[in-house]
Amino acid sequence: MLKDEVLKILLSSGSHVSGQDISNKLGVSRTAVWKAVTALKNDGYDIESVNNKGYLLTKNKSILNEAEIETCMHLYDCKVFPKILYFNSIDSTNTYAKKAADLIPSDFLVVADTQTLGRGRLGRSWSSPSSTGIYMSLCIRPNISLEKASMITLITAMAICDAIEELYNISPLIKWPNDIVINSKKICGILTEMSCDMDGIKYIISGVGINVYDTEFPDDIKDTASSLLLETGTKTDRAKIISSAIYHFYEDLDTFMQTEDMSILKSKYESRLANIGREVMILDPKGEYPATALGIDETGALIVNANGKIKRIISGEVSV
Ligand code: BT5
Repeated sequence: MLKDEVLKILLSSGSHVSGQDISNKLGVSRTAVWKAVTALKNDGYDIESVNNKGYLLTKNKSILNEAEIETCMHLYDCKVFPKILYFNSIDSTNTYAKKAADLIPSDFLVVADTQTLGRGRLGRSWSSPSSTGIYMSLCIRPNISLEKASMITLITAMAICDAIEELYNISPLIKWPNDIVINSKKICGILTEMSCDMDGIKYIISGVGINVYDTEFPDDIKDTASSLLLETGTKTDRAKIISSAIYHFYEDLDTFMQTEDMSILKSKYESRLANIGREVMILDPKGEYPATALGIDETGALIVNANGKIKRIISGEVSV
């Protein structure tokens, strides 16, 4: 759409851009540029027009769309540039990504401003109000065996922490395996799903929900959830957080692929692990028992000390 192309030019320029420059660049008339600018203003963008200088866009932090994400992604030297599929509203970005994975052969990223049926693990739901959060699902196709897929959750968690640290100057922690917390409050959850056939993994979908600008939460989570805005007092572009997270994800995925396990990333992961040295509850079918988390091993399993016995815990067997 012409509107998106004009937006990309305005977003990537820090100063005024003349209507003539835009029309030359895009090979369209100045009237068409003017119409696109008017449409962007109607979308909520603040665009100043100055005679002899041109258009200047004042960044509106609350707007998220494909052009915003793509422009921001170009600022990062990403190893892989996934195709972006943006929706104002969707049932669940993970559900959509699963359907799209059979049609799109490359990596892709589904992003939505709101989800009507946001999903957590084990049939739980993910609160996904509009204009306040990031709801995204990255579809990748790494050539790894089935049992290694769960490590993608750990890599995703590290990438989200890296992005938050880079943009907010605060160090979030990971509650193994899939929660990210700041001041013990959950600000992000990860839902990793995959599909495989006789030849191995067809694709892995890493779904991420981040509370960015939320100032209130539904009753059932108001004591446990928080947002980046509430914890830091800072409002950062969602497109920037998304782009930074994708950049860091592919950096760490590259490292992971060297050994196809967590051996190189183990110490980095453990430096972000909230559970380390703390008590976790092991959900053994024969009966729950407490243990102290010691760290992870190269497979990404949580290593715990349960009454003097060292045990390996795999995902789904622990409550923290
Ligand atoms: C998760 O599950 O934490 C994974 C959440 C993944 C959400 C993303 S959004 C994009 C993509 N598309 C989807 O449909 N899903 C993914 P789990 O560990 O099961 O935690 C779920 C629990 O977290 C709920 O039962 C609530 O207690 C709590 N919760 C729900 N919404 C929350 C929110 N926005 N912030 C903090 N906690 C929340």
